[in-house]
Amino acid sequence: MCVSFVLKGNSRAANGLFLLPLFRHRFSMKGGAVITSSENQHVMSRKGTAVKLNSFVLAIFFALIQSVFPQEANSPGAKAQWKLVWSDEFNGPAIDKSVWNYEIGLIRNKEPQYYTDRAENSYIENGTLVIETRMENYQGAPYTSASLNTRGKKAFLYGRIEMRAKLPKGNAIWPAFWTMGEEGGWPRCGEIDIMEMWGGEIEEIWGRKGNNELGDGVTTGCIHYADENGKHVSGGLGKYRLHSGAKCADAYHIYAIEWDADGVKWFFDDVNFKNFKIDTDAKRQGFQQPHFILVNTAISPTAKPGPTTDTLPQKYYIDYVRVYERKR
Ligand SMILES: [Ca+2]
Repeated sequence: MCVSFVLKGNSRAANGLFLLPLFRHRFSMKGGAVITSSENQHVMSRKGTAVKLNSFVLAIFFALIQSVFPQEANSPGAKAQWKLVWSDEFNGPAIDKSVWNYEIGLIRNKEPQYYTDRAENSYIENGTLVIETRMENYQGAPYTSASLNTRGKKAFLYGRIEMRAKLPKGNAIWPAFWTMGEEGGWPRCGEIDIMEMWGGEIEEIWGRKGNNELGDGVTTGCIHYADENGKHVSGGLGKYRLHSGAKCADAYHIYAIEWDADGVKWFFDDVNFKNFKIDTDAKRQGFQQPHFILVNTAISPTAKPGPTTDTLPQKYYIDYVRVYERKR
């Protein structure tokens, strides 16, 4: 949920470390695309080159690729590696205050929304946690929303952290699922953005013209830490785009990381779209300590156009948050 990282960020997933899986996924037609560069995004979304391929040729090609690069990641075989150690299924009558804290007020990045602990902004409905972002004058702010975290109550070192959720949509909306290290101030503590999305038709964001390859159908993964001088460093913005104009608000998806002493891998459903190594560099020690979990919806203070009356209120539906450890 940090803004400044994007100025240094890039649109390359995996930092070139896992090119073969990326190659497979870009042509797998499983419902989305890993955006590895501006050029690739252009090919996939504007020219529609992959979509225009003859389906028979594509099927042959896909079969060949699958035979060369067997399934990995979130396949049933891979799932068997994990043991559930904690979850909140949000199936109870109310938000569990023994697990979740609220942030109250204007908290970060000069965002315009006022976070509250009111029932108007977060509640349990049909087995989901709902974060509702509203346009209303409250405590001098033009919008309200909610931000919940497990600081001091639940924290985890390594493992698979996942959420099944349906995201809000619309101009300037900014839902997130992320972690921060328990010890040390930011950015030394380390931050893992498991999922962020900047919605709507973005004409400008972070002072840049153009949509920056973002919108209601693109979710991102990122990492933040401190260099040896304590200065903030971003691991770059990994992006995953749904095909055919689909929005992340249209359906539930699973947003996850798999994190160990060596690195962090990001997943959108079963697609591994970004990897980042944390094993060798002392400045990444923030990722070798327990992290707590955060979920929130902000409104981007820099996205233009800003939120409009026809897109609010918006709801972020979280079916569950689950944490697994790797079986030994
Ligand atoms: Ca549930």
